[in-house]
Amino acid sequence: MITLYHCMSARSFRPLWMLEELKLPYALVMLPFPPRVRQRDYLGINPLGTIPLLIDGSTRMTESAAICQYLCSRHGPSDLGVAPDEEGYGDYLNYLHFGEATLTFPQTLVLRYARFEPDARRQPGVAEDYARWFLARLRVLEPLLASQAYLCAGRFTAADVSVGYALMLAQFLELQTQFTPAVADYWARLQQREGFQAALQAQARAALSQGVDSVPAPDAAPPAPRPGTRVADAQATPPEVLTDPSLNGRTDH
Ligand SMILES: N[C@@H](CCC(=O)N[C@@H](CS)C(=O)NCC(=O)O)C(=O)O
Repeated sequence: MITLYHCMSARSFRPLWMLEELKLPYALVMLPFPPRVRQRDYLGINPLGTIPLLIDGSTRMTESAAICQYLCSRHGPSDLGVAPDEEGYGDYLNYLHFGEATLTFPQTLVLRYARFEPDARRQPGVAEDYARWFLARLRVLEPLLASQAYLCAGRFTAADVSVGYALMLAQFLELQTQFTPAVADYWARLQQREGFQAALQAQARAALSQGVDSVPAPDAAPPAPRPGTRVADAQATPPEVLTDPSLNGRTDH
């Protein structure tokens, strides 16, 4: 049985959406956000502290776009994947990674500096710059989506799940009002999919039955700094993590 560790509407929504599209059986473990702070024992399962974590037999994966690719190749064949000998294969891989590396990354800086940091460490200028950067990157999709319904291969694929989550996050950041027309239509189309709606319902149901807060991760309030933490150091991250050079004190969405 596949197990997915997930926080409400965080990047782990990508694999959840894929699992629903593929209609695979899975167990969904809900965690409060950020688990590294609010569910410390999770670090024993995933030392990174991040979600998603997908466990499938002896396979353990922590990258949302890679998990999407894995699910449709390992548990396929499925039209959600694009085979190496198909015309759209290069586009497929490119958009699969574009969704995370190019479209989600700048938004994590908006989240951090506009929402997750305590007031004294917020940086509205940084948040604004990265919101603009995200929207500029997103604009490259406009001509493509003005002439086709999905990103590649003439059908809905895992690449649309990857980019679709970046659009979902943008909506949490209230950036969707600045989507260009074809991108806005595409986002509306993605949300109508049965698999997308099923994933929304699955996370709501699981949060309720597991007693986990159903506030979406992008809207989660930063945890209060521990007593004794200097204001300048007070991030949504415990002090010991701030001093761990491998983590560099970062709490990302
Ligand atoms: N590149 C990874 C990023 C994983 C990641 O940073 N996830 C965020 C949630 S969207 C997280 O767990 N943040 C909590 C933290 O950094 O403590 C992916 O695509 O899955």
